Amino acid sequence: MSQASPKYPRTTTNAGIPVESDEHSLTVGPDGPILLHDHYVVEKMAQFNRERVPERVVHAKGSGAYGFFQVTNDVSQFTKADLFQPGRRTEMLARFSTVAGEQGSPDTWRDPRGFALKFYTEQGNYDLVGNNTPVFFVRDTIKFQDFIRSQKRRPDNGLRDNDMQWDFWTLSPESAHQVTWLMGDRGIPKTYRHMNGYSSHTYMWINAGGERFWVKYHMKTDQGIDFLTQSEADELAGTDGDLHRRDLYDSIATGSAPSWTMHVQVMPFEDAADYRFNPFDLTKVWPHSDYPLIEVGRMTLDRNPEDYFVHIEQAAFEPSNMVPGIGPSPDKMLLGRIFSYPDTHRYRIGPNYMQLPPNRPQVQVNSYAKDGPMRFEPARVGAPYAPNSYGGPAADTAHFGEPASWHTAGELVREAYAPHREDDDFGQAGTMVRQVLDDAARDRLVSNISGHLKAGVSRPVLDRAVQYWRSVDKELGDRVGREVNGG
Ligand code: HDE
Repeated sequence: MSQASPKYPRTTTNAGIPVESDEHSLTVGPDGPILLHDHYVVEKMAQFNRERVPERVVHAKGSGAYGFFQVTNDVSQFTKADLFQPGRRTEMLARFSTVAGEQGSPDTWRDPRGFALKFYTEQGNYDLVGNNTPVFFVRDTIKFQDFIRSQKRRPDNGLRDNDMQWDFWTLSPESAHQVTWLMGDRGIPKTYRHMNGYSSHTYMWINAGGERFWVKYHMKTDQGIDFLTQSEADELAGTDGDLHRRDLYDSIATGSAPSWTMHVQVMPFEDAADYRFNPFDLTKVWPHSDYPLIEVGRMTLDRNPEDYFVHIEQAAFEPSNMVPGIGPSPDKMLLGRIFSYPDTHRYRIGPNYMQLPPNRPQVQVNSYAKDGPMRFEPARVGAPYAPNSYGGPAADTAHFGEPASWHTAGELVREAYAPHREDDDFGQAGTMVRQVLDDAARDRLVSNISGHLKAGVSRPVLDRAVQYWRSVDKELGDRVGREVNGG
């Protein structure tokens, strides 16, 4: 017989009714069958069978925390966004993740890291859903699903396969810049605290006078950049697969709240047309010598979620959440993502995901959305249609009527971006190898690339891979060639 413990609150059913036992089902005599009308045991079994929501199709393994963003500089000449006005402090949520691994995969696999931020602003949620790299593997949304398939598991044997990865990359030379980041030290951060975050995309900022700018965000870690070597990471994958999750949680729990300083690069609107690189191409950076970093503020993560599933697994980030003063750019990846994220949330969590604690805005929601599974917020509308004569709500077009916009005209085509003066697939990757990396980092790059290629990549993909690296940098490619061909 179980003992009631005065130490603990009493167990109840989901309906709040005191339960008769934590340990024994209702049976016909001690050895007899379990009874179907033991509602509590049925509730336990049924609930258990429904504990999971589908894991994220990418970025499944992640960790997150709450915190705040404090503006430290005056950037109001570039944006009217409430959260970036001088002195403003905004509550926020961050989630960091690996990309290709499943929920149970090790934190130390080589992969870009997700860097997703949600700001609970006075004008609704603003989500900045970036990575720890400023560029990406492809530049058109239509190739993203193929890229991810090449990184995930094969349909026949359920294994990941380096041959697939290099096959896709070498047939998609626009990947070269990001693969250089991936195969370098940034491909395995020491912890989530030791990496930067980037918007990667270009966004639009609009100031109070209606002037438009193009911006890229950089979140620089205040803990300093640090990385794991391939062999350290391989060992940790076997001994402490949850290292990065533990590190983030423990740092916050023990009072060492990590922080990042936000900077932006700002490009005057008119510069975009003939900047030397297409400023909207996600495989390119803007050299800081062209557009220097301007400090905006600091994000500090100081509060662990009280329940991982509720706050982190159900967190729904979406680049479509942009507040007044911030808008999209013509980046073909960003425009695709604006559709994709709310779509995945409706499938993965359910159409009323915005009502859940991590996603709920901290301002009153007056939307005309209605009903649907698990809806619990009453609609704050006078009548369920707009316009109505029974109290609205009504769009405030006088203050918020201007969309973030740019001029565009042309035939409907399926074509690559029109090239700018210095646009090519390999140039910025080569500059990084020659001018940003030192000798030791270049050595590790050669060793990481050739180690990866030697693990299951066959001809002709292997030959194409050597050529790919020669196109990035002749000497680097020759060294990789010697390593993989044993020359
Ligand atoms: Fe994502 N991505 N992505 N992505 N992404 C998702 O959304 C997608 C891209 C990024 O911590 C999914 O909720 C498309 C770039 C992060 O919850 C999905 C394209 C960048 C996270 C999705 C991209 C990212 C995701 C999977 C090509 C960096 C995790 C589950 C146009 C700038 C957010 C989900 C979190 C997650 C789609 C490319 C970052 C399927 C279609 C580029 C950090 O909707």
